[in-house]
Amino acid sequence: TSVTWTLLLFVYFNFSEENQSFKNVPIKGLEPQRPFPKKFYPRFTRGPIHVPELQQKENKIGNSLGNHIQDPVKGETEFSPEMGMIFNEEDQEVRDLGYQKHAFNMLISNRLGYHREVPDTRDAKCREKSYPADLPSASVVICFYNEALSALLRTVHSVLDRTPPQLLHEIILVDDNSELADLKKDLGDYVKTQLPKTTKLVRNEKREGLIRGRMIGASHATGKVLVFLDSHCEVNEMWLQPLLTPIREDRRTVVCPVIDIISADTLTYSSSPVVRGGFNWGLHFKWDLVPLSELEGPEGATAPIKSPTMAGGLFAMDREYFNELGQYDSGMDIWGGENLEISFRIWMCGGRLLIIPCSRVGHIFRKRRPYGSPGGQDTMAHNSLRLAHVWMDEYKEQYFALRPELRMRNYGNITDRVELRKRLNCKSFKWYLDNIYPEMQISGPNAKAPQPVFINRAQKRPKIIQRGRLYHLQTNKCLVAQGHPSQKGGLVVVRECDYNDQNQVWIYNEDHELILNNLLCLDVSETRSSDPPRLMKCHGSGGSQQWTLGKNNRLYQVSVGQCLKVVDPLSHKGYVTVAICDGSLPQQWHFES
Ligand code: UD2
Ligand code: MN
Repeated sequence: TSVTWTLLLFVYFNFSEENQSFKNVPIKGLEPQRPFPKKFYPRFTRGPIHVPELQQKENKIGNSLGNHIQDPVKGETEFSPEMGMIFNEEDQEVRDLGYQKHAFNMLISNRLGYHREVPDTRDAKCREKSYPADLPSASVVICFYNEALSALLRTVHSVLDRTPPQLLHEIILVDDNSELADLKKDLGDYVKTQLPKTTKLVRNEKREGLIRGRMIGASHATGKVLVFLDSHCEVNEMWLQPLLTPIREDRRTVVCPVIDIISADTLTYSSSPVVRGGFNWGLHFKWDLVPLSELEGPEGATAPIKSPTMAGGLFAMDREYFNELGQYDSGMDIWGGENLEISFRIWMCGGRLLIIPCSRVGHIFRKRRPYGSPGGQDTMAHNSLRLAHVWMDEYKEQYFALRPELRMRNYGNITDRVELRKRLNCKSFKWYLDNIYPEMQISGPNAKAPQPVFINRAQKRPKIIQRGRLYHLQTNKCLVAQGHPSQKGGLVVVRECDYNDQNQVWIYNEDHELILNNLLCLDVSETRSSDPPRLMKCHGSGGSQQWTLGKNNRLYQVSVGQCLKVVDPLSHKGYVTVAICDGSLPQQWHFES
């Protein structure tokens, strides 16, 4: 009966320019240059998040992108909003290229370097836990395609820096035939000269996709346990021991850490509430709140939680069990679906899948996937079809009801996988639904998938900090819409101030958004930082709509790292744009309440 809510990614920031300090362990070689005074680097305050409290908070809702979660806890991390400040054309190129190729802020990623501290987001009680001394050792497998070198190496170093050496058997990097030449060369050199011998680099001769890529990585592994990570993660304190412990107790247990959020726009690391994996009949993964019954018990918020599915990227599993259970479906291509396939298989064939609240790993959640498949196919549909035909019995009709066009689509040969299911003596999909995911709504064949509910602005309502006019000091004019303020995509210009005109009134809120006439947000282009800002629907996820009022009266745009300025103060056209912050008059603004 209860609707399962999916949750909306929304990162709250806490700005502070003072007292920034940053611990960095410099290493020789390819450490990125940092043209920056130390104070621009983030400092994290440590503070536990209280899980039961979070669970009871008003449900926050899902978005299209992996339905990741919102952390409603403020003050977890502090960072400098000006971390992504652009000083010259080169910075601008790095930033724009980063967004194009990786869909995150590579300028900030490079400036962070390969080592950084992250906030300890575990529940305080996790710190009191102790783990057996004789844990099995792990092979960490990281498969990547065209990853930003700094993000990949930060992933690797976070593992090296925060894993006890005796538990880290090796790290296996699988280059899925990346096309970025500098990545290939620099990474090869770096692995050879800067990393321990136990870090190995395997290169695929052709693009295989992450599914076969991980299988290749696993085939090179010799540790007792396999740990898979995406190539843009940062592991947290004591991340591995809590994952290995349940596997040591029962080798048919597969475990996932809680996936913390690293913002794609600011690289800020913040805590995720403990949620578990579900899915909808469109075969999209989603997050569900954990039923309170699962959270009760002597261990409370630190106890492992049964999860019907996994997100896919981050999990640990006994290596021999991975092989016994059929690895992955090698007929699946590039991206998508493998996470539900392995989840169903684990549960239906005698294993179990747990989320471990005391293990935390951050992951950069991006707004879009920056790569396609080589032939441009929709691999998610292909992969989902395969898993539906192998694992879902009569319930595949639920999927076809939503995707009738796929009913006749060719999905290749699945004989091996059907045989695997027989050989492993796996239970029915009905058993899975009844016992593992009873919350799933089963309705007539024509039923619609439970739609993710979007929080709209009226529901969310970030607190207003200021309301008034944006006054340009040099021209004595005010920032207004060039056309009508309700027109999406419209430009802004400076015009004569009219203090009776609602269309000149801006709201500045705690999310650092600038909203004109309570309608649209001032927004900048993600991939072209030289484009003028426009009025867009408020998306509530910071980045391109995040502005700060800083020193020298500047109006700073957090994701493009530049300041708002009037292009030609003498022209009556009043055009504005963003440009390198230089403190000059055309860049000076007053927010007048
Ligand atoms: C999520 C998972 C991801 C995977 C995917 C479904 C998390 C945090 N992430 O999407 O691991 O399960 O859902 O398939 O749970 N890659 C390759 N070759 C390719 C494409 C990707 O090696 O052809 C690598 C890529 O560099 C990355 C990993 O595979 O390291 C996952 O790809 P992603 O980050 O684009 O997927 P994500 O996080 O959107
Ligand atoms: Mn990823």
